[in-house]
Amino acid sequence: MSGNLILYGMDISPPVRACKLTLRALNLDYEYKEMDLLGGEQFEEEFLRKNPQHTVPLLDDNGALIWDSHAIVCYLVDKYGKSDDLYPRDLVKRAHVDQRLFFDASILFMSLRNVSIPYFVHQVNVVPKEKVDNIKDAYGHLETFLGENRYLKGSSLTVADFCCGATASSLAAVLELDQEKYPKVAAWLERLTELPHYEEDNSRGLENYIQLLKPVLKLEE
Ligand SMILES: N[C@@H](CCC(=O)N[C@@H](CS)C(=O)NCC(=O)O)C(=O)O
Repeated sequence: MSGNLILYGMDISPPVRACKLTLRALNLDYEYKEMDLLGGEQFEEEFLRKNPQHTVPLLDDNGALIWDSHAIVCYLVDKYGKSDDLYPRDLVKRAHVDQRLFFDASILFMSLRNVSIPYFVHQVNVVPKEKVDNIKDAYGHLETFLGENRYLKGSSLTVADFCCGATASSLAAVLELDQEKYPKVAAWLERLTELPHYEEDNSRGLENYIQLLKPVLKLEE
C-alpha cells in the first residue's frame, strides 16, 4: 500500500516525467507538488532541507526523502511493484537495466542538461559543436542498445525505458532526432507514446520544454 507519496517536480523536467511514468505504471496515487524552478523555488530553505542538491524530482514517501529520478524509480518498483517486471530482481537482468539507468544519468541526460542549464541560468543560447556531437553520440548509443528489441532492455518495458525515454524525447528541444539515421530510436519513442496516459505524463511537459528551448537555441555545426 502506498501511504503518503508526494512528488516534487516540474513538468518540463525529463527526470520528473520519468517518475510520473513509473508511478503511473505502478498504478500509485500520489500528491504532486509543482515547483517553480525558473523562479528559484528549489533554493528556498524549506526545499533545501529536504534536498540539499536542490533538484527535482524529489520523492517524499511518508517522510523518507529520496531524490534522483533513477533512485526514485528503482525504489518505487522495489517497494510497490506487484511484480519485478519493471526492475528485475535477477542480478544479471538488474545489472543490465542499471547500466541503461546510469547511461541516462551520466551521458544521455547530461548531454541535455549541459545545454539547458547554461541557457536557463546564464541565458547562453549558442550550443557549441561538441555539445551537439554529444547529443548525436547519445542517440547513436541508444540505437545500438535497442538492437532488435522492442524496449531498451529486451522485449519488455523496464524503468530504463521511462528514464531514457523521457530524456531522449526531450533532446528534440536541442537537436531533432534524425529518423533515417536512428530508426530504432524513432520506433521505440513512438512505441512509448502508446503507454496509457503518456500524453499527460510525458508529452505535455515535453511540448512545453521544447517550446521554451528550441526557438532560442542556435546550434554550431
Ligand atoms: N540526475 C538527476 C537530475 C535532476 C535535475 O537535474 N533536475 C533539474 C530539472 S530537469 C533541476 O532540478 N534543476 C534545478 C537545479 O539544479 O537547481 C535526476 O535524475 O533526478
